[in-house]
Amino acid sequence: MDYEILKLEITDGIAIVTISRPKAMNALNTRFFNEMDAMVAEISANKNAKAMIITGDGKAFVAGADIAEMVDKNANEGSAFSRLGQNTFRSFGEMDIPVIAAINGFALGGGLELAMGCDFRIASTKAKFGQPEVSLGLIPGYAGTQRLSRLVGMGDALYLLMTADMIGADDALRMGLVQKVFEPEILMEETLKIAKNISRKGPKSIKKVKSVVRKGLEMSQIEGEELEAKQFGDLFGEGSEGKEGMTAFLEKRRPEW
Ligand code: CO8
Repeated sequence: MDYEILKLEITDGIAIVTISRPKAMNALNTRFFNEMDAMVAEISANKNAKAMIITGDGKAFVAGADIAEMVDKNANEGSAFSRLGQNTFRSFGEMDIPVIAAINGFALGGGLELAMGCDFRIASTKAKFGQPEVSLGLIPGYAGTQRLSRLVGMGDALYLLMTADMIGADDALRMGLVQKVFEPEILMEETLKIAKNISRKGPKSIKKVKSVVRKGLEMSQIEGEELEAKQFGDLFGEGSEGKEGMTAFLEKRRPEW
């Protein structure tokens, strides 16, 4: 696919995807979702890509769904546009590799929903977060009503969703909405360090820990534990990643995955 909005750079096995539509604050339109679906497929097929980082160009990460595109939609088209984004953001969770949001600026509405679809979030001290949909007479449509409460709990989620308040990186960190905050000049460098650190771990362990945690959130505790036991066992066979990791530890050498 010819990308107009997304830029891809792969360095040292880390795929950096930059959303670049700065004149519209990187607002998410249909073209964006089509490009992101193609990008997820391309990176998933690239065996050299060990992690994916998503960031924004300019002063926004993403300032939401494209209001100009949405304004003329009817009810069915609104639901279809909602499902389009839900599917794309769900696909981040289905990738084998970590997907990390590097939030450089405004992460509002659909932009925060995009970030929440990632595995975790690293933010600049300048980043701003919010779910302003109720100010537009809307609610989040890209799974924000579901992911925000799971990530930060019902009180903070409903506070953000009902007030439409914009919060800074400190509050986002306190709520657990982001995991680390860095000065803007070092945001990408530090996020790359985190991604590279993960890329040195066992790739099957990373894939499994991601899927067990994510699937476990949709199961009862006991079902989740059963899934964990099964996946844990899978790492033990002859020639498995677990055998190599544990043997390397005992032999005081680096594992070879
Ligand atoms: N959609 C379309 N265009 C946008 C958007 C957006 N979400 N955000 C900014 N822009 C455009 C502006 O219209 C402006 O365009 P122009 O230069 O042609 O006038 C340009 O970007 C620059 O924006 P501003 O001049 O407003 O820049 P400021 O620095 O003054 O302000 C803000 C930056 C605070 C980010 C401000 O632009 C803003 O408040 N934007 C809207 C934020 C918002 O309400 N986002 C939520 C959108 S709704 C949503 O995301 C729902 C998701 C679920 C959808 C479900 C599908 C059905």
